[in-house]
Amino acid sequence: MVALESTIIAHGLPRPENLRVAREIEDAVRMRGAVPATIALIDGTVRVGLDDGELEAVALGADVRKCSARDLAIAVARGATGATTVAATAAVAARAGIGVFATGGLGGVHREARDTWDESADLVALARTPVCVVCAGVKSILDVAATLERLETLGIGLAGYHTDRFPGFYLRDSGHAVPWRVDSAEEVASALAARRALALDTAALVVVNALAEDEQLDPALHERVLADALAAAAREGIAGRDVTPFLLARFHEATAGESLRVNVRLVLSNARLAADIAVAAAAR
Ligand code: PSU
Ligand code: MN
Repeated sequence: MVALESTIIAHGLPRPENLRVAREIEDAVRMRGAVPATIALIDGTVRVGLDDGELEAVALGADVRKCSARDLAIAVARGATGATTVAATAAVAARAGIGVFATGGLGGVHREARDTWDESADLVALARTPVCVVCAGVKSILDVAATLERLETLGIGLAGYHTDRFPGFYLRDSGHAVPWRVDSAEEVASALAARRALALDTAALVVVNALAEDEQLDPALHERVLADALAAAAREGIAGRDVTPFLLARFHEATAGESLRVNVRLVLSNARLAADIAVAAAAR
């Protein structure tokens, strides 16, 4: 089984394409021989695996909360419908016994964190949750170097899939290296088994998957849009959990949909790799 995150659907991708993408992600997992389980909160119930109507409620519903791990209990008590972030999805997946999970990019340390203290709860959640997360690094809107330091401090495993470089979400290379490189899904499955055998499976193992050179966003365009988006966020006083959706939306507008195509491409690629890892782990 492969757990799938729902905040990327509800808050990370524009409507109405997000619903089509949500279905495509699930199909990508099935085509590799694994079972997708999109995780979300539906009318106050934590659901592991959604039917098509529930997927639609999360993608297109009027009042879908962005829920990190700390929000789940209150949202359940209120009977809310909500999308789960990486932190919340990882927590639920681990409790449901699902060991592999796919997303787009992790949350991390924001650029002004020295002043704002804005660091995603994804990091601390992954420090205490034994799942394998497949992602395209962290969003380029973040302070990547600081995020890498925090991953190290928190004891979160990190390996590049067919790469020695830490990807920059829309970009193939963030300019930073990863400590380990793995070259097959079997190798990841073998590392996961070793973690269990050594009783070192208390934190997550993050496997980063990079786009090919010709699939990434044009780096010059990326740099321009990023500077504009960060300035707009500061100008409009965007803070807290609204920062990430705001910046992603600016990207999608300012690149006339190109960042959206890249985003979809990388999420699908991550879903396929997560499925391969889940299949390899199940075959051991
Ligand atoms: N990556 C994406 N799109 C997203 C996110 C990540 O490609 O929408 C979401 C994830 O759910 C991640 C969250 O857990 O952003 C982090 O938000 P914050 O920085 O507020 O913790
Ligand atoms: Mn934050």
